[in-house]
Amino acid sequence: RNLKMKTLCRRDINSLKDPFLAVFESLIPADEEKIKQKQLLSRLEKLVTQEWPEARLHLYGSCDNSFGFSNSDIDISLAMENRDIDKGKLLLKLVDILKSKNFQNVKALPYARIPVLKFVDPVTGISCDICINNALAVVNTKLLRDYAQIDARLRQLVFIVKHWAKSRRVNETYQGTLSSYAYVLMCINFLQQRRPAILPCLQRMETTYSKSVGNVECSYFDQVEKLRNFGVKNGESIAQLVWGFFHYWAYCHDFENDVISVRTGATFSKSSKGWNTRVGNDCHFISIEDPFEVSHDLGRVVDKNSIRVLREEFERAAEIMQNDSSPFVTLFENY
Ligand code: 3AT
Ligand code: MG
Repeated sequence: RNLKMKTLCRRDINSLKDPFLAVFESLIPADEEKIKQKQLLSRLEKLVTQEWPEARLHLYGSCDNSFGFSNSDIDISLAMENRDIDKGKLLLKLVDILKSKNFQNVKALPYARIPVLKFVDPVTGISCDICINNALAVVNTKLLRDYAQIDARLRQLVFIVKHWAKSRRVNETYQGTLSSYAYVLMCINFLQQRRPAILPCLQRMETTYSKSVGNVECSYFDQVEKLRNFGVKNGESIAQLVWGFFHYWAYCHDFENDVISVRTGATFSKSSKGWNTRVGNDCHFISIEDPFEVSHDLGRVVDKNSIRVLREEFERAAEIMQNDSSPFVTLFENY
């Protein structure tokens, strides 16, 4: 591993810049799709407020964090002022309402860790998930969207990494691999750690935005329009960054000892969080700290078997980026 770490970036890497940009552009949703999503949201809001006048709907996840592909699902949080509400009951009532309006495949999972309702809109064919009072997800969605506005290379890198993860089937939390949210945090942390840095650490700057969600205080610098030139001293292209990202996760990251943390813009030792010892089923084979819910390790879904799969995939991608003259077929080859 040490030997490989010393390998320098391939000399012809920048010839891959335009093809990678073309992959990125092919995945971006069209404006009409965004418009359809907003229209669906207001149709749903009308239905919901007829029953609960104080309720509001907020988008979160990839349809609102700027990292969504075309044709992706939309995630909605139903905000209710009454915090003691029985979420299960409310979801079941919402099932009845949606069914009566001909929404398709309406299914509630009222007893899941985060109770959720799934359905398909018959007008647009868009699949939706609704959960209740998921305010933390709405705030972390804003954080991700704010980071994306600082440097265009973040959005490019995330699209390529998500496309790779979906093609290689390592974006499936129920199979023990990582969520899209976790991959976005890995990309942000990677760009925070380039030298010169491509992204700042917004949570270490002056607070211009602050929101308490339960007992979690979410605060950071959100005037990102002032940071548009932040990364200009670093001239790395998207091709170099894709190479560097996979190289880092294949050969440089200390999986055993380190936590990656967007909150601090760095990595730090697992022992400082007690994540170096196994507690119950939590093994922390890969540790990614949630930026706000800091006791939450997004790697906790990863087990002994899936960490091997993940690391093999990082190494496979790094080898391809190092050696293939045209990596675009092999890198995204369906698993
Ligand atoms: P896709 O395009 O749907 O793959 P996404 O960005 O919508 O990607 P997810 O479906 O993984 O991402 O999650 C939806 C949002 O829910 C993203 C994030 O705001 C929130 N979220 C997901 N997992 C967690 C988590 N473990 N802790 C806190 N928030 C989370
Ligand atoms: Mg989603």
